[in-house]
Amino acid sequence: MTREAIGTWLIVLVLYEVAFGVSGWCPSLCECGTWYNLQHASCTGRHLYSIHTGAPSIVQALDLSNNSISILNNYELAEAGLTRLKYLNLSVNAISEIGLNAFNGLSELTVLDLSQNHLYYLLPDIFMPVKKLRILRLSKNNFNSHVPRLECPWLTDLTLDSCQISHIPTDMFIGLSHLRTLDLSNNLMIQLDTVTLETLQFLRRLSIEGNPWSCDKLTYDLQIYLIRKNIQYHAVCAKNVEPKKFEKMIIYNPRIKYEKNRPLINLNPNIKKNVTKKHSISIPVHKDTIACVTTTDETNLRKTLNSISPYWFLIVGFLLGIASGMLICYVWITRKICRCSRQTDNDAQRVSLLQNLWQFEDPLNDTAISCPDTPPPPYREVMLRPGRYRNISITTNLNNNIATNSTEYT
Ligand SMILES: *[C@@H]1O[C@H](CO)[C@@H](O)[C@H](O)[C@H]1NC(C)=O
Ligand SMILES: *[C@@H]1O[C@H](CO)[C@@H](O)[C@H](O)[C@H]1NC(C)=O
Ligand SMILES: CC(=O)N[C@H]1CO[C@H](CO)[C@@H](O)[C@@H]1O
Repeated sequence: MTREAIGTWLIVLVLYEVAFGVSGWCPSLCECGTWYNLQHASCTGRHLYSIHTGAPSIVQALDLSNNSISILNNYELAEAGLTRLKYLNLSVNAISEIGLNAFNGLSELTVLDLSQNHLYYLLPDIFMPVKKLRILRLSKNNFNSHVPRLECPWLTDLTLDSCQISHIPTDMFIGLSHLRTLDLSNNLMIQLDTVTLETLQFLRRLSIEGNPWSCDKLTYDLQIYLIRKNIQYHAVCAKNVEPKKFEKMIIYNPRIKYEKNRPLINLNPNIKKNVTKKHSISIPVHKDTIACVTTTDETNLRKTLNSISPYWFLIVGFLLGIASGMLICYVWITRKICRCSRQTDNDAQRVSLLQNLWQFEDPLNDTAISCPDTPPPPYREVMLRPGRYRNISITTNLNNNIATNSTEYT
């Protein structure tokens, strides 16, 4: 009975192996499959405290992200049999210590993700045995002033973003001579000396945004350097570092010249996107140049608009001020003149009307009619000729009530 049972179990096991083939090796805490033609084991979010998952040595891609691994001891990975790894994801763990020989024996490792750990330093030679390492992610650690000065000349892609880095020594990248992309964004850097980048002869993209750049000459020089070297980047200090007009010619001319060959370098991210798109489709050269010309035209136009607008407003304001001043003067003067003439006109009219009225009563005396500005006649005059002065209000209501008033007189 027991022999038969064992026999059937063995058959079942063999059938299982045949049926599920490769995935038979998968550790219980992981999910396995093929991924980019690699034997892949994903063991994320399993509260693992070490890299020992039971994954066999055929595993080429191992994802241990989002666990609780805190230390990588010397030779630990090699001793676990993970020597064929090409991809190792250790992001979102609690790694604060990595032994100098932790990666020894991982001669195939190409991609290593150590982002979102608790690293505050790294030994410089730690990746020397990993001769195939190309992509290294160190984002969201806390290097602060202990920026790792790595010796890894074959590395092409390094992220050091969000690492609280406040200063980068000028010799930091000496051991990373083949970097093509470097991410230093979202750190605490105020300045970055151009000399620091001079060892990076193959650099094609540099992310520097999200730092509190001082926006002084050093920052400005850095951006000029990046433009000259055709290194792609997102402009920082766009508002503060406004080149003077004569400097503009020096800066933007090389751009126009180089953009024919490499239009990826651009100050404006929107334009960059579009130009990159156009390029990935690889259109003929003449279209290229057209695209370049239009983009540079756009940027130039915007630059000039930006540069004139304050002066423009100043001039317009000044002219408006002068114009309104002149207008006010003109109005004031003309009103003065008008008031005088209108007054005399009105007065003459009134006088003639009065004369007409008074002609009824006192046709004899015309000489005594006075200008309105003349002082009131003596009391005796008023008494003697009441007809002339009787109803003073007549002058004010003259236009409306001539008829009624005249009847009053009679
Ligand atoms: C990490 O794993 C935990 C479970 O251990 C899960 O709740 C969480 O959503 C995971 N986080 C990410 C970013 O995958
Ligand atoms: C590593 O895993 C994290 C979380 O699962 C993921 O966001 C990240 O892209 C992975 N890294 C690489 C290099 O694939
Ligand atoms: C700035 C600019 O030209 N943006 C354009 C980029 O291309 C997309 C479509 O490919 C347009 O929608 C954007 O307007």
